[in-house]
Amino acid sequence: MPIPKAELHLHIEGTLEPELAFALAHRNGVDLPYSSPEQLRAAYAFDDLQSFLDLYYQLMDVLRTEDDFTELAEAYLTRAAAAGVRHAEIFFDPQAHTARGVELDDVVRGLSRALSRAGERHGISTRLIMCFLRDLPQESALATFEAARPWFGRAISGVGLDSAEVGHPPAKFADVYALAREAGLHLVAHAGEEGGPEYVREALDVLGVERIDHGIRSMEDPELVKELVARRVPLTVCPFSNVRLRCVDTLADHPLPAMLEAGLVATVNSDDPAYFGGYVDENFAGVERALGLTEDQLRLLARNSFEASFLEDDEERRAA
Ligand code: ES4
Ligand code: ZN
Repeated sequence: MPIPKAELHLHIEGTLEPELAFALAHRNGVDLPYSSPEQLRAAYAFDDLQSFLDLYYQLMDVLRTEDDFTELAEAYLTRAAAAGVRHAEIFFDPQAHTARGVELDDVVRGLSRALSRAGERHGISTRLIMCFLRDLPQESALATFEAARPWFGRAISGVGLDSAEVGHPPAKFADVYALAREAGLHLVAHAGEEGGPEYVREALDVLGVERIDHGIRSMEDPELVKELVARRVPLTVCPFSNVRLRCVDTLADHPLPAMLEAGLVATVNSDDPAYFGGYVDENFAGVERALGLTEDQLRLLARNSFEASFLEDDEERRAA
């Protein structure tokens, strides 16, 4: 039995496996520039974050209807249940869909249906976090935020910030995060993945986030690490992602052990498992093998994942 855990850094669009992409392309009459799922999978060799994002946004075009989003999320949640996931906080990218003419309500309704079924079928609790694309202007994020208001506190629990990091610092989104805070939403942001520790600092100080997604480059700033430790700000680390996007040379070079030794509340997550070579159980097995993590360290990672989640204390005890 895999160790019970919460997954806190997972882009639902990044769970689109080549086989499902082809099935949806066929159903929706979308032409994919690949002849087979195998050929598509062979294209998953990335130089950096942007080269991955180019393919990720291209392949998303097969997602068109409410049912497509339900099917996508059901496939993830079934796989996650087998990985020992008891609680999942799931990102989605509304602007990547509305820009293609897919209605926000179809996306949210489709995902929500899968999430509520996962409670019944797998006993997995869930939250949805909508992410703003940081390479688009804040005005677009503000429009998306207003369009999503009817879902706040119901289907949507929080906001995040993703996509191309360098050149798009957190402070660019100060206004929309201030509104999200006023609306009572949870706040997270990707920072310190490709960008430096100053992006992590800014996400904390300007956006007021509760968690940092990735955050591995925090390790370059000892003062920042001290503060993250003292405030118990969780970092949702994604080992396979960091290797595949060349933020880290090899799994054996990953800073995760140093992060745990420093006392950071680090967690292990899969990010975009269909693209990066494995789901969260495989990320756990990978770091255990490559970094020689002990049983105690693996248990600490699992414990951290529940502490770092947005579950209330009583829900947390039940899920763990
Ligand atoms: C992402 Cl790995 C990663 N980084 C930033 N934005 C993303 N969106 C989906 N995966
Ligand atoms: Zn991510």
